[in-house]
Amino acid sequence: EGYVVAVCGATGAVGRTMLEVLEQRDFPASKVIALASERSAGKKVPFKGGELTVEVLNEYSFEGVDLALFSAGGSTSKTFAPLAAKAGCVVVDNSSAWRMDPECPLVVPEVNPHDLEWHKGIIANPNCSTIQMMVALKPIHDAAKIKRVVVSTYQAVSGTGQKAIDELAGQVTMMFNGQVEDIEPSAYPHRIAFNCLPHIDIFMDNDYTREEMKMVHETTKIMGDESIKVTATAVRVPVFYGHSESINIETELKLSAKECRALLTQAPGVQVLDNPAEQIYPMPIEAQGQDATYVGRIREDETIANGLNIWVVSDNIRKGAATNTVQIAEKLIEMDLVRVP
Ligand code: A2P
Ligand code: 11C
Repeated sequence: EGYVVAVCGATGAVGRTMLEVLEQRDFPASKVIALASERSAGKKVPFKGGELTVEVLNEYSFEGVDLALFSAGGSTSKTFAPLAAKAGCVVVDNSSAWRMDPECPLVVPEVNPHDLEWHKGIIANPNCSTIQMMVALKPIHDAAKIKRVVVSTYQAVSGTGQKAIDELAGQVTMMFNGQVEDIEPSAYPHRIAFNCLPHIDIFMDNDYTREEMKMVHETTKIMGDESIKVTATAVRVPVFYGHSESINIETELKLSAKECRALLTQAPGVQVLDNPAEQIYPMPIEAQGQDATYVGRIREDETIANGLNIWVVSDNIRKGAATNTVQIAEKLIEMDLVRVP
């Protein structure tokens, strides 16, 4: 009874959280297989009070597997996701490899679950900073039609992976030990401890970063609306878990702050934390380990007729990656779509 599930990249920051989320949500798995590179062969990863032995991902890994959750980097996904699909295994891929492929749905379950209907074996999980923005913006778009979005992000180092988590912790320790001169940045081009880097992923020809352009392109695909204009500035901050976003929204119809707050209070996946008088607003230290997208600081933009400002925080490894991937898998089951057409 249940599905055979493979987690590819099971030793990584996201993969380990996928195992945790599968366990916490009591995912209907008859068997879970942990896959990673040969570096990790034989390593153990915790699952359901016991351990799984990590196996090496190869072309034969997907025989008899119903669902594969990938988070092992873009090039691994490029190579192995099609092999998995060919073996009859449905892939939910957390890398950027397949997101803009017209054959692959790009899904946030609260926003566009219907796009799962046309999957051909590979479903893409959006970028973490896009996911939390979509959860917050969808109800606003439905109510007032979003014309333009200006977003600035404050992104945690866990978005880069385990090595950056270790690097921030290491740099902080070195600085407190008076070893600032000995710090050699490696995950980033500059020191991240007590710093902000307006640079996530590589720079493109237009001088935006790829992270910023992901937010632009993924938004229109997920919303199914080419008319929404997005412009982004993505910044890495010395936070371990939880991305924050300042989002300015221009809508076609007027939405008051009060109406927006009421709308978001009802929205799936959203938790409104917005009480300035009590100093209540979303923060990464409270989002860490949670699955909700937290929204607060809801204000009207007083410089335009129909505008809003909101502050959105979510755990980038949970809702931004592992949880959203598992939720997609749950939706596939619910919609009877765990099959490669
Ligand atoms: P490994 O630990 O064996 O290197 P993170 O994003 O935290 O750095 O994690 C990346 C994940 O992707 C790890 O589980 C890593 O496994 C896995 N991975 C990276 N390259 C490959 C590969 N070529 N084949 C399989 N898994 C890979
Ligand atoms: C970050 N958003 O926070 C990135 C990580 O496209 O899946 C995820 C990159 C991606 O660094």
